[in-house]
Amino acid sequence: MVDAAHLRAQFLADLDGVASDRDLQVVRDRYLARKGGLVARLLKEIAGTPAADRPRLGQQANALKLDIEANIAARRERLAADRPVAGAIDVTLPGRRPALGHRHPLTIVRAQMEAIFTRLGFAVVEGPEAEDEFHCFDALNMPASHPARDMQDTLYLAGSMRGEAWTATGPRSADEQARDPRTLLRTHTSSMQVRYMQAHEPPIRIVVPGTVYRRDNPDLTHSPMFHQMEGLLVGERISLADLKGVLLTFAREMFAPSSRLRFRPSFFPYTEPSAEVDISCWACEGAGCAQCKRTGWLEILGCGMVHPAVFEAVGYDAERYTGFAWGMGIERIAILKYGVEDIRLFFDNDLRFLEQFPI
Ligand code: 2NL
Repeated sequence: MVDAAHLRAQFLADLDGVASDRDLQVVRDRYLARKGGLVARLLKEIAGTPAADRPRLGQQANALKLDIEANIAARRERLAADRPVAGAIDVTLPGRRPALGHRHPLTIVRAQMEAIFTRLGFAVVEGPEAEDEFHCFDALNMPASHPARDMQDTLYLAGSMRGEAWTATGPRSADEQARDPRTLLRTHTSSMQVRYMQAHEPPIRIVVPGTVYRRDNPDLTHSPMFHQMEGLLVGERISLADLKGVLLTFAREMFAPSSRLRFRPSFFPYTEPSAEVDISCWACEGAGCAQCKRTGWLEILGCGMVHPAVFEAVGYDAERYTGFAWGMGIERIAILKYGVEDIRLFFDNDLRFLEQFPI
C-alpha cells in the first residue's frame, strides 16, 4: 500500500518540474482528480484496511490532500506573477535589425562608370546645373538660331541675370543676349566641359557626370530631369582610333568582355565627324532577341571629334589640338544593364523597385 508520506515526496518532486499553467494542471489532475487521482486511490485503499488503522490513515490522507491543494494554489500564484506584463520589454527576444538604406540604382551605375574612366586616366569633374547661354550653347557651335535653344526644348529660369522678368521666347540675336543674358537649366553637361577648357590648357582628360534638364513630358523613355556622363579628351594628334579604344574598353568593362561596337554616322553641332555608337547585345550576343528588338545591337551613346569652332570658343589653338568627346545617359546605361522598362521608375521613389538593386 502507498503511504501518504511517500506520495507527498513524489508530489513535491513533480511540482518542482512545473514550468507553466499547463504543467501545473497535469500535476493537479494526477494527484487530485476525483476519479483516478492518486489521493482518491489512497483513500480507496484505506477503506480496505483494518478498522483500527483507518482513522489515523484517513487523517494523514486528508492532511496530504490539503497540503497538495495549498501547494498547487501557491504555485499557480507564482506563475501568474512571473507572466510578462502587457507592454513590458521582453529582454529575451532577439534584437530588431535596423533597416539599412542603400544606394539609388543611378548612383550605383554612375560609380561603376566613374571607376572605369578613372582607371583610364580621366578626372571626374562637376559643374553648375543653372547655366548661361554661352556655356550651354554658343561655345558649342549652337548659334542663337539653333532650334535646341527654343523654349520648346530648353527650360529657362524665370528672370534674367539682372533679376528682371523676361518674356522673350525663341532665338535672340547676340546683341539681345549680351544685353539681357538668360539663365537656363543645362541641357547637357557639355557646358561644364567648356568651363573646364577655359580654365585648363591641353592635354585634358575628363568625364563630367551630372543632372541635366529638357523640356519633355515624362513617358516610358523621357524624363524632364535625367543624368548624363560626358567625356572629353584633348591633346596633340588625338584620333578617332583613340576614341574607339576608350569606348570599347568602357563597353567591355560595363557590359560584357565580348562586347563589340558599331559606329553609325550622325550629326552634332559640336563634333565633326559625329557618330552614334551601338554595343552588341550581350543578351543574345548579336543574334537578335527581345532586348535588342531583334537587331543584335543596343544604342548606348553619341560621340565625335571635337569641332574646331568649340576649340576657338574656349581659346584653344584649333590647328594644334584635336580631341574627342562623347555623351551618354546614365539612365540609358542602367536601363540596358538591368532591363528596366520605364525611366520614371528611377524617380518614383518606390522602394519595391529601388530595393532590387545591389547595395
Ligand atoms: C548624345 C550626344 C554628345 C558630346 C556629346 C561634347 C562636348 C564638348 C565638345 C564636343 Cl565640350 N562634344 N559632347 C559630343 C558628342 C555627342 O552627346 O547623344 N548623348 C546622349
